[in-house]
Amino acid sequence: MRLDVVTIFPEYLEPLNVSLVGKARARGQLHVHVHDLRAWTYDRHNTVDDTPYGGGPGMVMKTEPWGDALDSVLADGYEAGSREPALIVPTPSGRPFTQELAVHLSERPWLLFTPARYEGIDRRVVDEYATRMPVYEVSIGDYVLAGGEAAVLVVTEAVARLLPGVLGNAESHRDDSFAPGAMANLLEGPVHTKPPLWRGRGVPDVLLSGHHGKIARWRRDEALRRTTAHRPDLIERCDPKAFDKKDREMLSILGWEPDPDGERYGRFWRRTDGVEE
Ligand code: JEH
Repeated sequence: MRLDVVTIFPEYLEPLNVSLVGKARARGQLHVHVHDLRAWTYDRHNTVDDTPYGGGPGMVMKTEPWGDALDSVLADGYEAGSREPALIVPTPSGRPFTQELAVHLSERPWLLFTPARYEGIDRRVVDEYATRMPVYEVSIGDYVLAGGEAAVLVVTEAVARLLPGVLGNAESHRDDSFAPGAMANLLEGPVHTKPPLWRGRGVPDVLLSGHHGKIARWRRDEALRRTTAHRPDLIERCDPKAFDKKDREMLSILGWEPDPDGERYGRFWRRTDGVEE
C-alpha cells in the first residue's frame, strides 16, 4: 500500500517512522510519502490561507497550493505504478471513522491524505478531486482538533495493522471488537499478567483456576459489565438473540432488561417505584 500525506506540518507525521507503521515501512509493506504543502506556494510568504468569502471567523486554506500539490503527488504516484487512489480528508464534519471503514480502506492500494489547518480547505478542492477518485471525508470523533494531522495518524494506524503480514500471529485481529459482523460487539473486560500478587493486589482466582469454561464465562460477564457502563449504545444496538441465558442473568444484575416486545435491551423498562407490573 502507498500512502501520501500533504500538510503544512510534515514534522507532525514523524510518528509514522515508529512502531507498527514504522516497521511495516521498513519491511516494504507500506510506502509513505509526506509532502510539505508550502512547496507548492510561489509567493514570498508561502501563503496557504486567506479570509473566508461571506465573512466569519478564522482563515480558509487556498485552492491553488492544494490543487498543484495534489496534481503533482498524483502524477508521481501514477508514474511509480500506483493505481486507484482514494482521497481521505479529515474534517470535523466528516462521516465517523469506524473499524468498518478501516477495513474497507485497508483493501485499497493507495491512500492520499489532506490534513488541513485553520477552518479547513476551500470546498472547490474536494469537489474537483471527487470527479476523479473516491473521496472519504472522515471525522475521528466528536471533539474539535486544531487540524487534521492527528486524524491522519489515527486512520493510518488503524489501517496499517489490517494489512496482510503487518501484525504478528500473537496480536492477530481475528476477534477485534467493532469488527463488522462480529457476533458479540462488546468491549473487553480487564486483563492481567504476572506477578500473581502486586502491592497486595491479587489476580481474580478464576483466571488462575485453569477452568477454561469458567474463565470464558467470567470474561463475558466482565465484558457485559464494562460495556453497559461505558458504551450502553452497543448493548441497545444488539439483537437480544445474541445473549445467552447467562448473559441475560448478568444483564439483569446490571439493571438491564429486554423491552416489553423483546426487540431490544434497555435500562428504562423496569419500574423503579416498587409497583408490580
Ligand atoms: C479539525 C481537520 C482542519 C476547528 C474548528 C472548525 C466544530 C462544533 N474529529 C475531528 N475533530 N476535529 C477534526 C477532526 C477530524 N478528523 C479536524 C480541523 C481540521 C480535522 C482544521 N481543523 C480545525 C477546525 C469549525 N468548528 C467545527 N463545530 C459546533 C462541532 C464548530 C465549528 C473547523 C476546523
